[in-house]
Formats: sequence, structure tokens, C-alpha cells
Amino acid sequence: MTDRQADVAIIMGSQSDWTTMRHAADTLAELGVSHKSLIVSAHRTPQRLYDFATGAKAAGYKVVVAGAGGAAHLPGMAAAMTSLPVFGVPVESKALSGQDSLLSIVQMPAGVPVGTLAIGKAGAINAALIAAAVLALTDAELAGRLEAWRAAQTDKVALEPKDEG
Ligand code: RP5
Repeated sequence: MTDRQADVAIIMGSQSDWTTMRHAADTLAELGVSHKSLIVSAHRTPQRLYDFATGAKAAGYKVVVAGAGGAAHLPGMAAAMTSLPVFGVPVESKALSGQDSLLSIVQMPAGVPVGTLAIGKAGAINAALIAAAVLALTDAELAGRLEAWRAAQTDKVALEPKDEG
């Protein structure tokens, strides 16, 4: 897991998180940002987490997007073991609708930051966009693609509402 693979690592605690996290992958793909998606569970595969996080920088990753649900330790534990920017996505849980995930991820103690996004799909998309914005600081072509993506989004908004259905 330490070979140079992509600029963004998308890690998630479970296969069940992929329904949410695929939106991060899709958004990065739209922007032409290289990324790799991996299942890394803080609870079930702690050695995999250790190996990933301690080797992420050497592997060439520049940003980590980490999604998890429930007792969502993954983003914080990853941030504890790498100085790369880590963006956390709270996955919507069945029991508490992702409130547990959100609070688990956002309430990091001072000194070990996790940039925390919204619960669910919106958070996954925005994690990808903010990861792209970080990379765009040193990549003018990507900066152009990001501006174009945002302009296209703006263009889709009609001035006047119309009846639906
Ligand atoms: C977390 O527990 C995962 O991130 C996932 O959101 C949640 C449920 O995992 P599974 O039981 O579906 O594997 O660790």
C-alpha cells in the first residue's frame, strides 16, 4: 500500500460506506484528479489503518478523504498518523442518522485536525471539491477545471422557478 498511486486517497471504514463515498470518487473523476479508494477499518483492520496512514505521504498521496459511520474513528486516527490534510465525511448511520458519525469526526482535540464535511452524499462531494481545491493551489490546469466545474454548476441554476410534476 506504499506504492505511488494517486493524489487523493479515499478511505472508508466498510464496504457499506461506498454508497456514500463513491460520490467523492465520482467528483474527483469529473475533475480529472487521480484517486484511489480503499476500505480501511479503524476497528476491524487496525493494522491496515496503521500501515496506510504512516505510509500515505511516502506513497505520494497529497490529501486523504476519510469516510466512516457510527463510532467513526477512522478520520481522526488517520490524522493522528499523517500530516497530510485529512477531510472527514460522516456517513449516515441507521441508528442516529449520522449525528453520531458527525460528532465523532468533528470533535477532534486541538492539534490533530480533521476538516469535517456534511453528513452523507453532500459531504462526500464537498470533500472531493475541497481536496481538489487544495491540489489546485499548485496545479494551474486543475484550478481551471475546478473553476469550469463551478461555472457549470452556476449555469444550471434557473432564474425563475417552474412548477414540478
Ligand atoms: C463503521 O461502521 C463504518 O464506517 C460503517 O459506516 C459502519 C458500519 O459498518 P458495517 O457494519 O456495515 O461494516 O466502521
